[in-house]
Amino acid sequence: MEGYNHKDIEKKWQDKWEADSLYNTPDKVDGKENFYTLVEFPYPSGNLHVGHWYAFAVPDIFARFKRMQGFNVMYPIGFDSFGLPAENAAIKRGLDPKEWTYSNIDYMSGQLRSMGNMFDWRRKVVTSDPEYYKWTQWLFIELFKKGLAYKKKGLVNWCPSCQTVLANEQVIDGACERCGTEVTKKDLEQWYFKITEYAEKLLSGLDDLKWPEPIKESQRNWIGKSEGAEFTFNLTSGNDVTVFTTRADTLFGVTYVVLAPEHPLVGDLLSKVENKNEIETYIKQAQAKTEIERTDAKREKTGVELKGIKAKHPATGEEVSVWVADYVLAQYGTGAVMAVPAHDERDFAFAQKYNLPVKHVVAVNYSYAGESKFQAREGIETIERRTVTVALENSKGEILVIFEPETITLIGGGIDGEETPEQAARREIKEETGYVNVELSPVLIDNFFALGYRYTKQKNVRSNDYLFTAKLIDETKVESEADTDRHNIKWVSKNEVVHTIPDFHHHNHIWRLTQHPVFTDEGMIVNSNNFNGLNSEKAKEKIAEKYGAKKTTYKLRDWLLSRQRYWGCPIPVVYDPEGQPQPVPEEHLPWLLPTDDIDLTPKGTSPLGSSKELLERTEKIFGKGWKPEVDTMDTFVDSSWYFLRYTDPHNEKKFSGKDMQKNWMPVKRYSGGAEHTTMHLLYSRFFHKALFDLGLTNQEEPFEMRMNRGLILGPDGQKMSKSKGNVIDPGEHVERVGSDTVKMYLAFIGPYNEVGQYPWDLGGIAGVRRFLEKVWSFYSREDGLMQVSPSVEKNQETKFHQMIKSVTEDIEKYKFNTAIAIMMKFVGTNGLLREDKEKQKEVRETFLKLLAPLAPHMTEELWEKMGHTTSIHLEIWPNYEVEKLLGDEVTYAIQINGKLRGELRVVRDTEGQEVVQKAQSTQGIKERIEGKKILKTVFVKERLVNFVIEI
Ligand code: ANZ
Repeated sequence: MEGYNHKDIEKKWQDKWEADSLYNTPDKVDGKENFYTLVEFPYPSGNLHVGHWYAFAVPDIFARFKRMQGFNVMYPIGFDSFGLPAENAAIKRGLDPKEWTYSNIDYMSGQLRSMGNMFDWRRKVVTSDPEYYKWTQWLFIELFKKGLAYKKKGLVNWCPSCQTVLANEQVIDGACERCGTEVTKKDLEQWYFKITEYAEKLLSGLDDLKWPEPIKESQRNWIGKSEGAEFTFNLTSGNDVTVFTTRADTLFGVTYVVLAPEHPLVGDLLSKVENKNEIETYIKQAQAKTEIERTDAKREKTGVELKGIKAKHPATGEEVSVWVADYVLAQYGTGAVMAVPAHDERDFAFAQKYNLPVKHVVAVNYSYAGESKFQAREGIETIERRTVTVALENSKGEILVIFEPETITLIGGGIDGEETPEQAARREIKEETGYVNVELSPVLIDNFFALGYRYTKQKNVRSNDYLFTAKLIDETKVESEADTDRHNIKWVSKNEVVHTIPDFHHHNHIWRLTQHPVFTDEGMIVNSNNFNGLNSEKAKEKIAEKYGAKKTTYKLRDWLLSRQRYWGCPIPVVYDPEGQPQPVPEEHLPWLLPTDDIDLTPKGTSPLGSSKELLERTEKIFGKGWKPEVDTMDTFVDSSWYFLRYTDPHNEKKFSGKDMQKNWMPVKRYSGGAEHTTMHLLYSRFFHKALFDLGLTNQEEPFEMRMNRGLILGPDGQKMSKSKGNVIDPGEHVERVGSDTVKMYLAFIGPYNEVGQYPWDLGGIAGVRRFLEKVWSFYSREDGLMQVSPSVEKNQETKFHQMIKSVTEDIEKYKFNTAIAIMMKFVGTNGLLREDKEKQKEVRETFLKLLAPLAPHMTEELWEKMGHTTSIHLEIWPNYEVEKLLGDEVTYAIQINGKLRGELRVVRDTEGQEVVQKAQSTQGIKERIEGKKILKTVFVKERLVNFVIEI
């Protein structure tokens, strides 16, 4: 047999498969279950790159495998062909976007065919074809009629370089997803899909999906459900501000209210404040910042007070100040917050900066734990005690700690009788240190509870501590406990305090709180009138009920779909002479994209606005004074339903018949890029659910299983890019080593079921090629093996069945790499030659079938050479025999007095006696037991032999 000539073989089979329509997928086949496996369709950028190979050639393995398992498999392909690159090519190089797109589609189709995938090209969908976008428009109108597509004016993300608006999902770290330019805001009237109406369904639907947890988690985070409450604060100006909070339990801790700079009320209030200019300047500065900058926890908070206006606390009636600050976002909740600096870090940072009051309403609870001997003891009386603790600082910035025989503490003690906490604090300072001239802070926290056992009192004590800091004014001193032996005072630097006071001691925690008196955990409510003593959970409910209302908020925003670009699906809307939007009636669909008289130069307005034809068409159909919508749709609309079109690609009456969908939907496995998790993958779930509610789909969720794939890097481990000169041209490699090798190499590079980054490695590709050559050479030899012993033969058989099992399970899980590794190992150690000719035939045929999804061309050729006249891809996937999985040999552990001393491999079912004898004479055991008395021999079948000997 001649050598492995991939060029001739691959060409030959691609032509033959096509001629035989081998991969045409019927809608139904008698006796076969349908199986829909999908991969995100490509954008026709012009040339296939390695990423395309990784995306399409590797899941083809799975599709072929499922087909051999007896399913009627659909593995379709198409083009997501509207979008910016076509338009940019037109602007830069004067090309026609349509021509550019369609010649790319032609070219890429040819390249895709060279992969030899089992695509059914008859089902191809192209989103820029009028036959396709007619239905995108029709679906838009259905959603419009349902109130799910609507127009509103609002601040939108604007990319100054692409000259178009962007959806929130297309802004990555404050920059345009496509070109990286920093995104600004613009106030525009735009079309939206009401995806927020589906927030809850999109969230709960995730629970039953068999998707990998990280993908579900990022969708959950993106939807960002928050359960909380709204409260309304009346302003002295006569207006109201409603705030959203997740911590209704902290209502009594509110010390000021903040509005986002873009909050609509700010504009109204400008005429009523004393510092209009200051506020206007601030708003301008805030708008220039990105959301990331504004919410960065480390950035210094800024804001301005609305001078002359106060807000009335809904529960206490107390007046608090009102601020505008950019750490509050217009887009979230109500765009306004009630600030609780005692229990929220952002509010605390802001309050520190602008000297605003801090009021604690959630008590801090500290219980001594088991490791310390101070843990509260059961069955002993617990006494309550009011106490003070003071962190005293000297002029060098050091803190005073007290060394007692048992422990090390800050200054502190009980509050006596009628004393106020301040008086108690001053008295304790004096008694314990002798210092009399100190400047005492206000109470920092008035409800720090510590529960522990006190040796001095032989009781459990629950102290309610008041926390202070104090500064030494001078060194004047009176006689004090510090002069006794029991008490030693010492000044330590601030950094040292946490290491000096033992960390189990509650003063260690108090120290940290004095430096940063923010307590963000939930706990027992204090300083809150009737609600004192409730836990946070209960208080949230009661306080919301009494002063506000419960409210659930989502981070998800409505999907902004209009684009001021040309090469997209026209929004099928016209405006009547009153300016009201009206859907284009179905008989005028597709509402064609004008192709002749368009000025594409970016001006920040829609190019369709320059089309005379479009305006004339509108006037002709609807009458004088009617105007066309000139925005086009976000291309994510096109891709939100393409998978439904594949099930019924040529239907001229419907976007996709429900009966046809029934054949295929839901998609059994969907692979795509990880970057689409919160865009395409969420949008298409929304679409599908909305269509379900419109009675247009059969079930709510479109994708039963989703797998995200990773990236192939350049040989230098960097992301491939022209500027780095590390771009791999797959065509070159296909030419050199063949499509089968390239495909198998990509499958071998790492687990496809995990998102990873894999560098392209020439050594790796050579290894795969060598493997295929080796397989080829085995099939060109006829000779049987030398005579082998029955146990070797049995062993080969076991390995063979184990391989079938592993390859089957691994391909099912998208672990193509381990499937390939097992096959390589099998060929390397067991070969494909057998003594018995019949057996050899069986082994060879089965092996070829296992390899067929991975190397479809080569296996087809070898299959033919073995004398078969039908395609190997029509064969049934091999089964393994369970009985044969267990090897003929077993390994015994040999122990002496329970310690592992050796191993023994014997034929399974060897008699116990014989095993023991063999174990005894094994090297390493023999020497150890020679001359010793064996007291007992333990034998556990197929596991171990243990000799108990005298020592
Ligand atoms: C008072 C409060 C007290 C809050 C407290 C927190 C802790 P999540 O969990 O992400 O939903 N917030 C509300 N709207 C905001 C906006 N537009 N911009 C910035 N922050 C906003 O966050 C909800 C919390 O974030 C709300 O609860 C509010 O602060 C703040 F001890 O209200 B909270």
